[in-house]
Amino acid sequence: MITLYGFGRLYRRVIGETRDLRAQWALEETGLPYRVHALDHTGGELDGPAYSRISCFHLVPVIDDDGFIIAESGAVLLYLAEKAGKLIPPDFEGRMRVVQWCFSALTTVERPLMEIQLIDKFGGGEGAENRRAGMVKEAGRWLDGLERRLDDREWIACADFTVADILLATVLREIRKTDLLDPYPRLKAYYARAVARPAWHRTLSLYAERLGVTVEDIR
Ligand SMILES: N[C@@H](CCC(=O)N[C@@H](CS)C(=O)NCC(=O)O)C(=O)O
Repeated sequence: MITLYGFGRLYRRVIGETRDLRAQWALEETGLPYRVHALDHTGGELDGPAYSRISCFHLVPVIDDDGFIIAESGAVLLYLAEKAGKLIPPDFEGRMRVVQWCFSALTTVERPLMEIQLIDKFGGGEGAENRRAGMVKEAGRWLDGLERRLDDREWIACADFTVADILLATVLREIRKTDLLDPYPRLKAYYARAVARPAWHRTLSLYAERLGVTVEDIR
């Protein structure tokens, strides 16, 4: 049985923004049986000795599959896809295409989007306005590229929905409260398609229940 280490108690302002969402979304999509170990972040559980043995960076998400432990959301999703034989194609080239787009989401697209989200949420201190403008400019390069990629396709890596779409959609979600997707109709439609999936709705409900908020609070 898989155990997902996710948040159980968390500082209010980051509820709804954490990466255990993407891991749970993949679990819900694959149908693999799992349980959630809900960590108390506010009580320091991530820094305690027990969790230290599971996550060397003291971060969430991590999964433990009967003793085999995997950290890093991208690796967690690829593991789940490989294990389930779902959300990734069976052929080598198709799988590498998914890996490519997982890296794109996490190492290229997420950086400026996450920075914009952090500035919008927490202010960002001195120089934040200039930094945000720079990040918006950089984000525009990656969003332009995604819009082109989606010219004639429904999903980012392959014909079918894959874990790369879970990563990219959760990354795009970081700017859902801005108008930065407005110039990109195909990307907007792609995001809407991804978050319309029943497994995402189940994930949001389960997460909201776990954190003691409503789905509306975190949508
Ligand atoms: N690169 C890691 C980042 C994980 C990460 O930053 N997790 C945050 C929640 S989204 C966390 O556990 N923060 C707790 C802390 O910093 O104390 C991944 O993709 O899994």
